[in-house]
Amino acid sequence: MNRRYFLHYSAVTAAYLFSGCEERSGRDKNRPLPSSSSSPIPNASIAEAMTEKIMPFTRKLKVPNEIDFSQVKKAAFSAQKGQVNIFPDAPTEVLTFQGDLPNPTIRVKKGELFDLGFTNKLSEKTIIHWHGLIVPEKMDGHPKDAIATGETKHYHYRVNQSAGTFWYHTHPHGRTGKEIYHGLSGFYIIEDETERQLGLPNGEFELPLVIQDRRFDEKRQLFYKDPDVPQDNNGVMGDVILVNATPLPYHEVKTGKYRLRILNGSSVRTYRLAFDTIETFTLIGTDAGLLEEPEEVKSIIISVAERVDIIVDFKDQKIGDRVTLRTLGFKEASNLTLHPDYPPFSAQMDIMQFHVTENFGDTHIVPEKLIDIPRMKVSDAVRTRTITMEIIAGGIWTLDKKPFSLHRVDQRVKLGTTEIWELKNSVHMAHPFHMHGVRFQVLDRDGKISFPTDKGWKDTVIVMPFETVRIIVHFTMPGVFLYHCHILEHEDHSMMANLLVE
Ligand SMILES: [Cu+2]
Repeated sequence: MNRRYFLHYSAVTAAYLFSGCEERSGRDKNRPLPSSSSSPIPNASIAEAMTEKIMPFTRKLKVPNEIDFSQVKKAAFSAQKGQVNIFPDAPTEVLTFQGDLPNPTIRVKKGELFDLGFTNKLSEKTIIHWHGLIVPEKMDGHPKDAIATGETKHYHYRVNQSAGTFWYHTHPHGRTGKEIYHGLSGFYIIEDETERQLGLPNGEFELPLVIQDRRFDEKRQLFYKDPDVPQDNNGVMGDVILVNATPLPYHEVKTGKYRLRILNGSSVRTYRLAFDTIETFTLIGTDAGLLEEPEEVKSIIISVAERVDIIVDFKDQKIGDRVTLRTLGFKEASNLTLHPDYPPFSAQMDIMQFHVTENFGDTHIVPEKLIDIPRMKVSDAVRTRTITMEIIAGGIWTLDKKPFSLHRVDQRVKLGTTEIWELKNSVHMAHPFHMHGVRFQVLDRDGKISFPTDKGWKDTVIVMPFETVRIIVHFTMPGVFLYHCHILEHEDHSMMANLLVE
């Protein structure tokens, strides 16, 4: 759409961001200019201030604190307002679970009990969902179970699934996007004995990284939807990339292997991740667990809510070298123009940098074989269901042309059976499809792009424009669970449905 987005993003972080005033696109020209007093929309003069304030790769990556359930038997979270220093010159108002960002990483071993009291200190109902966990209906965090201001919900369940990188976030009806945008998400890591025996990099060599694009106003406050731009209902794109709540951070590394557990915690943006001076890295895991064997890749595509577990090796780097993690852009995700003032899907952007500071005699070896993944077979399936992804009159995003209804059951499935779900995207925008209460495998997709992540256990799968993806699911948990698009503005408006497993 706009030449300026192809510039080296970090060096000019805000200089072009806010230059929209003189270079307004066709659509943009029809939109009234924001008035400076009443609108939170950034303007050109803020651009320069922002450029100085962000200073790429000068701020340290924050590694989240951990709540390890083998040490702590019970934890407490409160959804609450807080302030964090995302920029050095002014605090940003956010939402947190324990008063700061990033929120803590939860670490649980397979077989352990998870026990957490969650208090809602916000002014509206909310609920926490444990994304990717297969837990009883009442523990899952469906918006119908949201708790009112001042109430406490007790989560108590045994973790019974294999090692993987999961996450948690609030899931209130119609406001999930806004709450995640303001901070209410974190990592949830499950470990098991099989994984431990593989001897993968751990401790300081294991980093959870949540990538989120965000917008800020002149007061350094998060600015969610633009009331003048209806395209924001198609997905909110930002121009400032945060990793673990810090814009374009750096992290000091030694000349060894690092395990990066990467979560796309954005609203809509899909990233194609790559390193600038390290040509290949190793994919070892996807959403819900490790792969059968490691796969060497040059880049990896990660849509909203997906996770990739990768090993990157800094062994050929020298002290003083800098390695930048970037997105190469992924224009295939959509032909739609979202907010015209923010970098589109095709934008190449820096994400964070690794500063090599120490030589290290690395002894980690990535095993050639990781885990066994029993493949579900088409012949195991008792039926095939088709789910369509559509936009209906009024610009409403839906599944099967039905706007979400909190208590309506849209699909009934027999407990203990296996089904094929055929996900048909009938629009020119990719949708990450997520199911609660299960993990699944991808059978096939009819599109042109192949995704190495399709080989692993999934709970979220990208369905490209006009593509059909077939997944195979075995239903082991009874109850009502959601399935939905994980573009946050789509699930809020109204691309979500209920599944009853009975
Ligand atoms: Cu969608």
